[in-house]
Amino acid sequence: MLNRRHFVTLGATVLGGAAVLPFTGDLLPPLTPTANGHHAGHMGSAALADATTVTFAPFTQRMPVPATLTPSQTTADTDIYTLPIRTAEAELIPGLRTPVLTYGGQFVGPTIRAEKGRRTQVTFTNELDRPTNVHLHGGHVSPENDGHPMDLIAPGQTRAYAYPNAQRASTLWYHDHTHGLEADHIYRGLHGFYLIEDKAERRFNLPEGAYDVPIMLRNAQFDENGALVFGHPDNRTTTLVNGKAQPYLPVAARRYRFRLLNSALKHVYQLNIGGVPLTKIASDGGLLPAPVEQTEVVVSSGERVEIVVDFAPHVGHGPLYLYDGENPILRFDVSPADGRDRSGVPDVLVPLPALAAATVERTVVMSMDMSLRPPIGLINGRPFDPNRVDIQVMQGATEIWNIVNADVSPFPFDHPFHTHLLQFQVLGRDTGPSLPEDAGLKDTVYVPPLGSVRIQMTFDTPYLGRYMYHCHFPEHSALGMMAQMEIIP
Ligand SMILES: [Cu+2]
Repeated sequence: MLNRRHFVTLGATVLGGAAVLPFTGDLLPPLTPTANGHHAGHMGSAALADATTVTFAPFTQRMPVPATLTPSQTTADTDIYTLPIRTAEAELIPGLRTPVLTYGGQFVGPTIRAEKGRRTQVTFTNELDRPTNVHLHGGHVSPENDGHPMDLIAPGQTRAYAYPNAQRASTLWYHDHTHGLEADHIYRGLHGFYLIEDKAERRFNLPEGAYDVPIMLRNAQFDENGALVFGHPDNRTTTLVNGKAQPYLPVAARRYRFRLLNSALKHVYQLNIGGVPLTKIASDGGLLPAPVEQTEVVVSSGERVEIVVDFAPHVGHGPLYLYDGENPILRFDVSPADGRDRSGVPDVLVPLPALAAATVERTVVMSMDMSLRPPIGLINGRPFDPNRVDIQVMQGATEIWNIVNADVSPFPFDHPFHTHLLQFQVLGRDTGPSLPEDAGLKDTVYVPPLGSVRIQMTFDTPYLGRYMYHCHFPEHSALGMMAQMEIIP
């Protein structure tokens, strides 16, 4: 169980205390002299002042693949890692050094690869001058290991998180969840991949090894010196692909598995390769029941989608591009394959769990109160209060939640909804059946202005205690669009 006294004390010390809840964006301290730490201009629809940006030659940097972290120790059932959280400089824009926050000195943190059934322990040391914590997004973990937004690692302190990896093979990610600071911290680089793999998935003969490539997509605004600007989301016009602005990736004429993650604070990617078939194989919670051929995949903040792309037909025809809508964000340079491609995509992947009969229905309403400065994010009319349990859920229960976005003109915000602890299935939308991006097991789902989404989940968990559910535009959760559920016996 969460040590409440511990986290309330920490909160009072480092974040100003419960008396000033909800924490608001203007508590975000500037990290660099050029950083704009305040939020007041964020929420308006026309605030494009200070649209300063950097110019650079696109497609001149090679897209890196984040290094896989090596365990510092391995026991019979656990892989043990250590990872400092520290400042660094990274070359995000060609030729410029950008001050960033990192896991282990890398702007896209090292990838942690876990094997289903083996435990992972990661000991983080906070070398920053500010509190931080770590949330494993999509992880089925106990409350004390979930990175509750008030359960923080103080500067100079060390904290070990334990992850059981008892869930399906899937593409997860780890990121900061410090209440009020999560948007700033993620924006400056506290994000990395966490992959759970298993034997069943390996038997499918999907592209693997060098041909299984995690790709983190996000955007940012830079000043002319390459420093990150934390300003209006609409000014984040530079797309970073694995931490490089508009890079290129040499590929062989064969199949690749791309694990795409949207870690942008606020963006919906509409990804396509100019009509090239994209075989969608997985979403947030792992493999789909069957592959789906699409020419575009849509991925909102926090979501993951996995695709298999066959470059074999495209050798010798010049480069291909990965586009966000019509904007090229990654160039593929296709060279002949050396050796036969023995990978494939089977017709059947992993069935979804059967939907149990739901015994509880709830409505979760997300909205923003724009009458206040700064605005306040609300769930069911209330901003986040760490001392309040918003709902109690019976361990083992199956529930249907109707997720409603109540935001209307002139502030028609969209909100991606995210629950901690487990994945859900999307039953449908107010507009009709589910969208292609709703398929499979999800932990994050996009809800457009005035839209609603019905989801179902079974709280099949050994853990009791408090978990968050919130908007996954971190600037909205920082402003209070977050609530907590308590799992009870
Ligand atoms: Cu939101």
